[in-house]
Amino acid sequence: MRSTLFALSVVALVSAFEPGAALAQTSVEDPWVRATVPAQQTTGAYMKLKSEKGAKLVAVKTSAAKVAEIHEMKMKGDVMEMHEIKALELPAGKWVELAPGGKHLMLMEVAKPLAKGDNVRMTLVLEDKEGKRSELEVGATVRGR
Ligand SMILES: [Cu+2]
Repeated sequence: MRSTLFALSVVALVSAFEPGAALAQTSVEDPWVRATVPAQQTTGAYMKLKSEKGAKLVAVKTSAAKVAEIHEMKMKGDVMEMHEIKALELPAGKWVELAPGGKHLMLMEVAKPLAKGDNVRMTLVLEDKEGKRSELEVGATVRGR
């Protein structure tokens, strides 16, 4: 059994599980994607995540972009740079925020322009402490710049 739920802009409590796997209960709040202009190839996706038992976000998939990565921002001298990270830690019971200027999901090679009000489906791949993976479907709303 796999239970999925599309989180719009409301708080959603989602259980993503597989038979025999420890329940990895993860909540998603306020998922959104920044709108793009024509010819713009990249954009960011943002949300708040909370895992009840602790987990890692290890991958993101979406049909809206060819490549989706987990990024963090770091200062290099006076310049803010972003880098891909292998996993985003979700400590048990704590909200982790993906937000502009901080950690974010990077969508690259965007298939078509994303307009305000569009819905972008994303699959978050979560890994629990035992290394079991589960997938969480998220529907993110596209917002203006
Ligand atoms: Cu980025």
